[in-house]
Amino acid sequence: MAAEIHTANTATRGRFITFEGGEGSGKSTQIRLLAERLDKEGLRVIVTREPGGSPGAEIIRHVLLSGVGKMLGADAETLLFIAARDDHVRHVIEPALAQDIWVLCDRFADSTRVYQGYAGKVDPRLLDAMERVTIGTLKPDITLILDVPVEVGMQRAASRRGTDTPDRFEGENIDFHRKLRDGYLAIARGEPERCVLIDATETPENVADRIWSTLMQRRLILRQPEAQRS
Ligand code: Z5A
Repeated sequence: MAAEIHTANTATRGRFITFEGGEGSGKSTQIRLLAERLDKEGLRVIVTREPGGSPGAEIIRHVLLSGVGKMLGADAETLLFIAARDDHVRHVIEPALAQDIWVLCDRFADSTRVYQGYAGKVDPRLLDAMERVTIGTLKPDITLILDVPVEVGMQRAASRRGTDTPDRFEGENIDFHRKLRDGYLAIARGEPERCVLIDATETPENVADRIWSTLMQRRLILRQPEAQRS
């Protein structure tokens, strides 16, 4: 998926919003709903994702999700995620923010912390060093961590997948997915100024409303979505 650009005139500063959460937590659904709402407000928005989001990073995504990265070992697999992020940040995220475009990103550095760190046991010092190299001082304005019980997320993902083969991470066992959830909860507790935990068990529309309210509380947006204004 190449980054998708919605355009409209605005003088508002671009914001960097990352969506995180375990499998099937509804990130892609919520990014789409938020992009639609921001678009209606006349804001310029890019929807992008990791791994991927730039042509080079999409090639690396294919390698990672096929499971080839896993065969190289945990540290080397992590380096592939970092290489993809480096390309994505330099070619998509930073140029968009420099043009005051809002960037909505499906997964970012917290995914590496959680999947490769908490659940995958890569040394946190190595993750710190890699983060410094790739993202430097770039920090999301807000990170929305969508939280659902592991069983709910896995069930949603399985229904969507149908008879397709699970990818590299979908194929991990339930203990791995529980560690992911614990990892996200720990990040949310540790960085409350950046991260907001969103209960994502309700309907997509209710979760979208909750996200909009959160952005209003954090003063990232200033009014109700167009659909709710009379
Ligand atoms: N990874 C990593 O290890 N390290 C890293 O640094 C990075 C990533 C950046 C990318 O997978 C994998 O890479 C990911 C982590 C790893 N592994 N996994 N698993 P991906 O991009 O292919 O997939 P994903 O990011 O995990 O997302 P997802 O599982 O595809 O789900 P989602 O985007 O969170 O959910 P969704 O597609 O919006 O919804 C899933 C289904 O649930 C779908 O049928 C929806 O219609 C339904 N849904 C959504 N919301 C609701 C609500 N509210 N109620 C009921 N049903 C809903």
